[in-house]
Amino acid sequence: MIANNGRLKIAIQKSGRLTEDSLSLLRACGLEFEFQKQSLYSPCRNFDLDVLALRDDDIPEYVQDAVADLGIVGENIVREKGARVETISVLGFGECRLSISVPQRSSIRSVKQLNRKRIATSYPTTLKQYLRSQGLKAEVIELSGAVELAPTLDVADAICDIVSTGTTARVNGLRPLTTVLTSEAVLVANRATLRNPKKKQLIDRLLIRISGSLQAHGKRYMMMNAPATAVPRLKKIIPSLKSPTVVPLADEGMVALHSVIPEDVFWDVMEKLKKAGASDIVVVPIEAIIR
Ligand code: PRT
Ligand code: ZN
Repeated sequence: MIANNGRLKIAIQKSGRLTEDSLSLLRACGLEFEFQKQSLYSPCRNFDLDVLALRDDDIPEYVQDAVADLGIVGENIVREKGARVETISVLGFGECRLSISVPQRSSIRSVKQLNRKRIATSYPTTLKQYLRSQGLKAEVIELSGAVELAPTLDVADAICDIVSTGTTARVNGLRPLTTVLTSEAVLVANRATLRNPKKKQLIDRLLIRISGSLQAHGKRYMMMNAPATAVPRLKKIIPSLKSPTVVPLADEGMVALHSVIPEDVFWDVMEKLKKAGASDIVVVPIEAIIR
């Protein structure tokens, strides 16, 4: 039993696809803790928070039942478990979709043709909801793993499974038919915790840090020197979020320009800036952007 000591408890996936990104996010928020897969529980040294390592499937229910106050988990799992929790942030990683696929040679070409067919899945609840919404009756065959093999084994006519790159489906000779759900990792909270003033205050502090770190994601800070006369030209090149900061330098007629830029356009932009008169261009990573 974990003591209810007023500290926040956040559940993350113990070992799997969301683990690394969940840890990176918490560390980007400045939280210091040792994370060991073997131990259920890692106390944070510099924030009133403890990190719990759990199976992803257990996280929604544990948050609902206040075993943890917060959880980082895929929307697909929250939805499947029907957990009564509050989603307080989407986190921009763990993107995937729950899709129905059929064998390449299948005569099934449309969703309507799934009527009276057998569909294998580890997401029976979500699939049944989808079928109902489409007015379809199909036999849902629940499997806990290796769902993609079901048509080959003639256990099912179609499958409903998580897809991200599509490689697994292709390798298994499957063709996508339709998407049931798109998903990414989310931060969920226990509803009673959100009404607890002390814990809510901690959550709000954490949310500011999370949003600051998400805002900084994929962005760089760029500084350069240029003749003041070049500024109008340079401004046109920089796809900055706001107008760049322009600071006069000791050298008469020279200025420093600072701006945030998306990292994927950096090399392109840098070449253009140089041609337009910029020099001493420095690009640095951004830890967080707090608005
Ligand atoms: O042990 P535990 O129960 O905690 O982990 P798990 O094995 O159940 O989950 P895990 O680590 O595989 O996935 C955790 C979460 O990551 C999922 O709930 C999704 O929210 C998200 N996610 C993102 C994915 C994928 N991408 C993904 N590609 N989850 C699973 N897959 C599997 C999919 O089931 C299929 O077998 O990867 C295969 C397809 O991948 P592609 O790239 O070939 O299409
Ligand atoms: Zn799981």
